[in-house]
This record gives sequence, structure tokens and C-alpha cells, in this order.
Amino acid sequence: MTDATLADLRSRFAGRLLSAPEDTAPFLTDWRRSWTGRALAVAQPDTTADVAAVVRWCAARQVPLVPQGGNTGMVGGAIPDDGGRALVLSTARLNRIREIDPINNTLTAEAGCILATVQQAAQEAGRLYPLSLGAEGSCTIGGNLASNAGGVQVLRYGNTRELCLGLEVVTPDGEIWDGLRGLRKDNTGYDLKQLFIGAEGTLGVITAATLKLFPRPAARMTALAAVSDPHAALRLLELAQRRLAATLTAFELMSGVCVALVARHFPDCRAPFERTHPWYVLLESSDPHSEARATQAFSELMEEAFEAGIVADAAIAASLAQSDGLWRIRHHLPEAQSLEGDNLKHDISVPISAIGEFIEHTSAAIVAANPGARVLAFGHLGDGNLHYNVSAPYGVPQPAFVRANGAAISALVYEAVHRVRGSISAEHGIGQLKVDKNAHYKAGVEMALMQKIKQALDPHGLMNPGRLLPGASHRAH
Ligand code: FAD
Ligand code: 2HG
Ligand code: ZN
Repeated sequence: MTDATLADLRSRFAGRLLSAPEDTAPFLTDWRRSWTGRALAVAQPDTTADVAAVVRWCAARQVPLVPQGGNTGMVGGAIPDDGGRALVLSTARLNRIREIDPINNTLTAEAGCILATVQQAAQEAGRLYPLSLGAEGSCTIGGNLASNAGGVQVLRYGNTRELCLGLEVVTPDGEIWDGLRGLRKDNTGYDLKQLFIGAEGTLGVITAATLKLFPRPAARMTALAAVSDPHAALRLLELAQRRLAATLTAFELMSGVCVALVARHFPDCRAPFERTHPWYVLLESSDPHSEARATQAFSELMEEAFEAGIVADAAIAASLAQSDGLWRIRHHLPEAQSLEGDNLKHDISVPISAIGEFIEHTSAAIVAANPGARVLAFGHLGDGNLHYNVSAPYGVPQPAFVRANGAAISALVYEAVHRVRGSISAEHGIGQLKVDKNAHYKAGVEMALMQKIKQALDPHGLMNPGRLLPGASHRAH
């Protein structure tokens, strides 16, 4: 396609259509720097009507379209392939908060709103939007919804799917569906919004969403606990759930290897203990009513954990600044891994009760087959979601290690996940990273149903082709 073909789009989107290589480059490589693609151009519409115009322009010319939010995805879903035929639709300018309704406890935001901006708007209205993850300063509401993001408060508030009451979507033929209803109850047939949530841009472009808000907790308690192994972490989880019930909002596991990695790259992010420990749990409770009650319940929990020999050491944050300091260790983990040289990522979910044995057996098998390989295990233990990543032995270049051993290691991990009826993608999605693996592990009937839905909504296969589902790459069109 030539620049002349882009002329009509350019005339409508003057200044909002990027095609010079230096302008499009940031949209063509992902956060991990694992994928780089090429594109016809990058369009940045700033209204839903203009998104519909872009989609119709693509449909009329059979141009593949790749929606992109903050480009923080971990599986390459927002990056076009290298055919150069696709148009990237960036939601960066679709960034208005349309409404906050404190009585209905809802906030309606456009897809390109940054998650942190939405959290802040909710806070200013005296409410909480609880989705929270390390990329919250740059990921978008549309990207969160399209990937059904999880994060660190899922065990209390649910995934993004549970936080959404209504959607506005531009369908693959350029129609606008206004489903921005702030209803808790609506049994009028298929829940269509659920099709677009987690679809990774393969069924349409999400342009706005009505999100659930919650009361702001009166108090937040945070602690970093040192434990001997994941079995002890699970005992602590059981105790914390029993004592704190629904006030337990986060329960994150980190191996000592992970915590050391963060300290190496970010020297001011260190565990506040005199000696190192093999495993750590970062846990948090949020009491809706009283600081005194929160402090008492949390202190009693930690005391019981000490007495039962579950916890070897613990640091309870005495101020918001100390709490933030503990969270900084956790939130710097993705970047520390990236600085070390992007590793082999396995975002998996297994039954919570199976996690201890899973880590023990799988890590032993990986190290036996790959002496010196470093397993970086951490994640959202309270949800059964591990980031079970593998790095090259010290001194071995990461890309060469992954090329030589990556397929075998991933097969070993995913087989172990499959044996316990787990999932090969807990929260990051499928993107282009796991298309084959997903087709392999999902039941045939499940894959066939997904293909039928795709065919029904996007018969020409123009919406983010080759992502999530096996199918034509952008070049085949
Ligand atoms: P993008 O990366 O731009 O896109 C992701 C997918 O959504 C792509 O397939 C894209 O085509 C599609 N898409 C984007 N916008 C739209 C739209 N408007 N309509 C239709 N499709 C669209 N993820 C978690 O789940 N939990 C975590 O704890 C977590 N922590 C992270 C920490 C860091 C430091 C980083 C870099 C990433 C983390 N992620 C996490 C992954 C990522 O941030 C989330 O998946 C996030 O939700 C992606 O949002 P985004 O706007 O960057 O989407
Ligand atoms: C997190 O929980 C993210 O920090 C990223 O989901 C996980 O780096 C990873 O593998
Ligand atoms: Zn995560």
C-alpha cells in the first residue's frame, strides 16, 4: 500500500496519523523488546466515531488492524507482524473520563485512559478502583480489559473482568455498540461484553468502559514475611484467610533469588532483614472501618504465624512510606528481570493447594536438565498464579540459552501445569507468544467454539490476526 492510499485517512486524521519511521517506532516494539513489527501507519483517533471511521477504512481495504493501548503487554499481542500491511490503532488520545457516579459506584472512562489516572480519579471522588499492577503508570483501561489483567488485588476484588459493568465497542465492520450500562443485574441474554474482555483485540476495539468502584479502606497494613519454602507460604495464606477473611487484599510470593535480583539492579529496594531468606511473602490487608482493628488483626496474625513456626522473620510497615518501600521490591521485579536480559516467561495458574509441590518438582527437573539455570518464581500466590520464569546460568547469554533450551523447558513447565489441570496463561493472555501452546492444550471443542465466535464477528479476519487464535498472519491478506 502506498502513501497515496493513505491520503484519505491522512486528510481526516491530520496530525493523528503517524507514518514516519521515527514516529511509528515506539509502537512497533513491545515493552520486553521481544517483538518488533512493521506497520502501514499508526492512527490515533480521539473519538469513538473516529475509531469507527478507521475500522471502516480498514474493512473497505482489507487492511489488518492492531489495537494498542499502553504497549505494556507481555505476550506481543499489541505488536503487528513484520509484513508492514497492518494499521496500528493507538488509543492514546481516547483518554477522557466521561463520568463518575458515586451513588452508583461507577466510573466511565475511555479506553486510552491510563490505569493510574483512573485510580486517581476514583480516589478524588472518595472511592477505590482496585485494579493495581506494576505497569499502572502506563497501561490503559482498554488494554487491561482486552487482556483481562489480574494484578495484586485479585484475591479480594477479582480480575478486570469482574470490575467491568459495561462496554462501548467498535465492531469489526465499524459499527458502534453502546453497552455502557452501569447495572449489577441484567439478564437479557448473552453477556456480550464478556466476549470482548480477554479477546486481546481480536473481536473489536473497546472504546470505553463503565467500571465498578468500591469504598476506600480506612486502613492498610503491609508486611514482608520471610518463610522457608512455598509450603510455609501456603500455611501462612491459610492462616491469613482464616484470621483476616475478606480484608486480606494481597498475598504475593517471591523467591529469595527474585528479591536478590531486584536488589542487584535497584540497590535501594532491599528486604529489611539482617540475613537473606529462601522465600518471602508480601501480604496486605485493607480494613474498611478502623485502623485500630486493622492493626490488631494483623499483629495477631503475625504473632500466631511466628508461634506456629511458619514465619522466620517479618517486617510490618509502620507508615505508608514503609509500605510503599516493601511494594517497590515487588513492583521492580519485571524491570529487574528485563535489565538482566529478558528471560523465559511462564505466567501460569495451578490450584493453590498444588503450588508447593509444583515448584519443588518442576524446579528440580529444570535444574537437572539445565545445570545452573535460575528459576525466578514469584507471583500472586493468593490466586494460584505463578510467574515461573527461567533465566540462563550466570555467564551464559540469555538469548543463546533460550534458543537452545527454551522449547524444552517450556514444554516441561506446561506439561506439569497440564497435569494439575492448570492454565498456561493466568493473566497475561496469549498474544503471539502462546498461540500454538494454547491450541495444543485447549480441548478441541473449546478451540472450535472460539474459532466460530471469531468467524461470526470478524469473518474477514482483520482484527489483530494471528493473535490469540491460530490463523492468517497480517501478510496473508
Ligand atoms: P497493550 O499492551 O497495548 O495491549 C494488550 C492487548 O490488548 C493487545 O492484544 C492489544 O491488541 C489489545 N488492546 C489494547 N487496547 C485495546 C482496545 N482498546 N480494544 C481492544 N483491544 C485492545 N498484567 C497482569 O495481568 N498483571 C500484572 O500484575 C501485570 N504486571 C505488569 C507489570 C509490568 C512492569 C508490565 C510491563 C506489565 C505487566 N502486566 C501485568 C502486563 C500488562 O501491563 C497488562 O496486561 C496490561 O493490562 C496491558 O495494558 P496495555 O494498555 O499496555 O495493553
Ligand atoms: C507481575 O506480576 C507481572 O509483576 C509481570 O505480571 C510478571 O515479569 C513477569 O513475568
Ligand atoms: Zn503478575
